[in-house]
Amino acid sequence: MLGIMREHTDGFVLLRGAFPRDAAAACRAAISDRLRQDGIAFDDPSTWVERHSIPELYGRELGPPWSLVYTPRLAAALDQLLGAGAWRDFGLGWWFFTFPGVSAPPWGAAGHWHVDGAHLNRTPASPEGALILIVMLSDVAERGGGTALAVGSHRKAARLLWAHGGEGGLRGPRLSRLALAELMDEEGALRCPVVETRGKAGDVMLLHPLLLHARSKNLAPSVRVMCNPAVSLRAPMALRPGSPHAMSPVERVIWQAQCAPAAAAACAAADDDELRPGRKRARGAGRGGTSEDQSGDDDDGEAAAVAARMGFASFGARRQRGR
Ligand SMILES: O=C(O)CCC(=O)C(=O)O
Repeated sequence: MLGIMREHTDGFVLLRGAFPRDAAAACRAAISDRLRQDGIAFDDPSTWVERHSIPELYGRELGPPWSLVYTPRLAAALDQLLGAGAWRDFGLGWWFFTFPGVSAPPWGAAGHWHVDGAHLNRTPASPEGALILIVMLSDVAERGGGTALAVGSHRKAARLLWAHGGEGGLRGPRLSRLALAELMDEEGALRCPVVETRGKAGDVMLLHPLLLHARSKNLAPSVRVMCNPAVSLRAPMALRPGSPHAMSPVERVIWQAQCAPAAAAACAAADDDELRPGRKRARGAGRGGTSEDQSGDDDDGEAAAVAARMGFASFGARRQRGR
């Protein structure tokens, strides 16, 4: 149950080959033209800075190259994690670039650890920013500035959101501060493992919306080009099992986090029941809602084939404690 299980435990999954490499190259060329207005050229190291960002959104309605990123494969992954047809269309926005030769080793987080949504007053059921995408427009090599991910931090943030954001909501920065107060040791190191996003141009890393993440140092020889859109739901999250539809993997993590420790077993049992292979989802049926681990933990052949088609691949990055 790879896509779903990793969403439960780690909070992220890598979708390899979400869109074609040549589409990524064409987007890079268009973005390179745009960056010249800011005095930055991908092929001129004298213009490079540690980081640069632009907030523009490029939607599918603009046609190629942007529309080439919106593949059925990417849509199927969003269907699997959020529920088929449950999400709103989104633009390719929040572009972040990191450049080589500017940061000093050792590798580590360079930006602050945060949950996205500084502008949102988030409650557990908020439909906004329900999935965060790291859309790789360049290859992202080891130590190449891939976004650093705090493994499993989404479950801690979800518990805090129930505790402090149930009524009035919480903004991203406050939620991040609360989570970091629990996740960081006295020396400012994260107690949870950290992995760096790595992949090829055309891959998309899908993050649970409550996962803490941070910009990292680019110590590799090439420019890292990515955009970081958030995908919203059409309706608030349905945070209870069963009707009106089976909970999506993103919803399930948030729902589970409201359980007090004593009730956690009951929560997990209900959750297992919902995840039982073969159970039909009113929403997401036929799109891999019960995909299985390709590593062979479960021998349900049909579901394994769904996972293979989806291409949810285990992310084999080395883990380390991170600052
Ligand atoms: O640049 C990155 O890898 C992450 C950037 C990010 O998450 C942010 O600035 O909000």
